[in-house]
Amino acid sequence: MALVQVRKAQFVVGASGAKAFPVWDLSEVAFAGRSNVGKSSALKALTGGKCSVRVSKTPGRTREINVFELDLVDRPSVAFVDLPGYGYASVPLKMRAQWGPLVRSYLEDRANLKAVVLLCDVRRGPEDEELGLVEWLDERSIDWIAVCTKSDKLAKSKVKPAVWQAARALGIPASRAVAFSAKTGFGVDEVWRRILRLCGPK
Ligand SMILES: Nc1nc2c(ncn2[C@@H]2O[C@H](COP(=O)(O)OP(=O)(O)OP(=O)(O)O)[C@@H](O)[C@H]2O)c(=O)[nH]1
Ligand SMILES: [Mg+2]
Repeated sequence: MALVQVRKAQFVVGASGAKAFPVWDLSEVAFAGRSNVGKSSALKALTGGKCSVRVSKTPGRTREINVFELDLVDRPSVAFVDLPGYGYASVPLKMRAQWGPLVRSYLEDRANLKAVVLLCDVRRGPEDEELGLVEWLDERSIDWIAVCTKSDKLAKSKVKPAVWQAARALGIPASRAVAFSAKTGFGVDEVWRRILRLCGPK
């Protein structure tokens, strides 16, 4: 049985300005990563398909900050926040300067934010944007969880080495990066375990 059972995942708001962010006391977990990396798919997989996110055929489609309230079995509710992707078909972005003002204002000012799930493609590993983002998050003492997505696209024997390499590039111990596949559900419990740890009492 899954570590976390989601009873219901309700879409709350697609925010295009800070004023639209909900006023509540829920812990929020935000999903960040370049376009097409699988943020929306990860939300869907982590909620057992209960999150009605749009998974894009065309990259770069999630433009608003989409907030979902998750009603969990035997645990306090949490909110998942699907952030717009960065970096698709554009000049390399310097996270600190340019990732949409909307996303920045959310990450910088949001008291509810407990963790950022940072996704990178297991086949590419973290690139400049991801390294810039973790530095930026560290400067603000925002906790982040490194998730290497689309692990189903690599041969089994190649997954662990790729994840280790990603961890090394991010400057974290190998055990801190998680292999994940929205397609097979691999890594779902592991990602939840880390989310719960960061959302729980400090
Ligand atoms: N094989 C495989 N495909 C995946 C996985 N996760 C996502 N995809 C595919 O990758 C594409 C992009 O997925 P999305 O979840 O929409 O990506 P996103 O990061 O939300 O993209 P934006 O909203 O555009 O920033 C879709 O075609 C998904 O089906 C995975 O774990 N394995
Ligand atoms: Mg998306």
